[in-house]
Amino acid sequence: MAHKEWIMNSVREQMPEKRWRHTEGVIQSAIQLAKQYGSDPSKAELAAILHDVAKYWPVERQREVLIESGYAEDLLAYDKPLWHGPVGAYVAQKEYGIADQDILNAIRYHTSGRVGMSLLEKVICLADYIEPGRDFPGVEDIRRLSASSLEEALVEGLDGTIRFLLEQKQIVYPMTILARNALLKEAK
Ligand code: DGI
Ligand code: FE
Ligand code: FE
Ligand code: FE
Repeated sequence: MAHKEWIMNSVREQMPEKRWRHTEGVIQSAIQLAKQYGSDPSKAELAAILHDVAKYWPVERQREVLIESGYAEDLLAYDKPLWHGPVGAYVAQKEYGIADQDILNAIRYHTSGRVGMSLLEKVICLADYIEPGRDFPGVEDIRRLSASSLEEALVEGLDGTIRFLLEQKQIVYPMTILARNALLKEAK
């Protein structure tokens, strides 16, 4: 699919080595979750490779591309760490020729989540939380839940993110709350 090796090398050049190792972990976890839950492992791999492509771009460039994409201008009013998903999806389409809408959405919504996430979107968002290199309080609970339910594991992950943001007196992007509520309903 679409020059995977070339894309990997190009993405790697745009981030520090540490972030590339995170990306390798997400690739590994995404493929494993895709196989476990019946998503396409090849699509999961491609989405994982590209998910953080724009994470280390200068914030001004991220802002420009976010505006150019027309994807999510509402995000300009929210935390900058939320921008690299939609920016990455736009770049994946424009620069890397990814045409598969499910892959593009998995990149786009990997940080915020959204209501009505596809199987692939859930796989990428969860892989981002549980890849082997991740070490934060509660990660073991998410890993354990990931063995039996994508939705329960994602609720656990998003709850942790929301809790962290609240403790830091940070603004929470409403879509993250809506995503969490929708996944909680799905899990029941
Ligand atoms: O890019 P990664 O570090 O691999 O992970 P990510 O794309 O999930 O980045 C999420 C970061 O964004 C995380 O440190 C929390 C921060 N953030 C800030 N505001 C929000 C937010 N994350 C979510 N989901 N919702 C927010 O409102
Ligand atoms: Fe990310
Ligand atoms: Fe994430
Ligand atoms: Fe990531």
